[in-house]
Amino acid sequence: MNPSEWFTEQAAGAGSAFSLKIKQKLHEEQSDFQFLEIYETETFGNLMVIDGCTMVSTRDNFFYHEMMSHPALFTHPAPKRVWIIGGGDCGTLKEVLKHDSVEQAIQIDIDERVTRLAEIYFPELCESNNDPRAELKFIDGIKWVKDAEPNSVDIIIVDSTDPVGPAEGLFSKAFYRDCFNCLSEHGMVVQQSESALFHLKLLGEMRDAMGSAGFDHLQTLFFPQCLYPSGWWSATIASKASLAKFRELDSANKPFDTTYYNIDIHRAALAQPEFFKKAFSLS
Ligand code: AG3
Repeated sequence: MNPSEWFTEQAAGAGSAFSLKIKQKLHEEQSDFQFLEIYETETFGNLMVIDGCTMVSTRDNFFYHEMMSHPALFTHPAPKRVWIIGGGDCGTLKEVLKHDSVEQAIQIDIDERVTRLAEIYFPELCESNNDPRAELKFIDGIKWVKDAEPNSVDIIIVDSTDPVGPAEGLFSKAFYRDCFNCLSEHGMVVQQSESALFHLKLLGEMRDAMGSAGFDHLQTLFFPQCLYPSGWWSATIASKASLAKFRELDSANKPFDTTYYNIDIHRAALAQPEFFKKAFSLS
């Protein structure tokens, strides 16, 4: 096997790696914020890598983008205003805009180059970018949330890279506090929360930070994502209001197509593994 034909991401500390066989490297650049690479793979379509970490592949991004969006949007009673912090590839934005209740979806990614590359190499993720409800901003999401007025948004989705480099501040209590302050009554934050198998400590710190920022209701959802370390990923919702129920009827009758999400997947994603319950004293 010629290693140069493979892209490999090693999971630091986990003694594990994930590789994809590549046909060719399509692009690389150092943006003002991070090192961006695009590969054409043998079997996963195109692959975007940021600072050595896999972000999106054509073939399997639907798991992540659907699970970052639909569970929260079908839990909030009436989500009208949604912000996506990060998410520059526009895949989360596309899923959010599938909801008719959404009147405004603002994507705030610090790095415009991610979106410009997604437009070229992942055009299917960018197909809703011209929706009149969509707005794309290329500024610092941490500052955007800090400066926002109270009651200016219903759901904040944090579609970030790992908590190193530009995304580090997105995992802090100060950031969650700023989110809490600008969210409406039933407001919620949804954040990608890494792998419960590989990054349990980080997940615990994140949940603690969310709780101490004022969010009384937390829910971690689990889903497969073979591109990311361990192949088993999570998103965590921190909410002002109870998360005990979601809008099951609306989920069951969703008027749009999805590839992974449906009402049964939603229910299943809420199930908490034994080790997870023990780690965080959940009932
Ligand atoms: N967000 C990145 C998830 C973290 C992946 N981590 C890793 N490969 N080590 C993905 C952006 C998709 N919109």
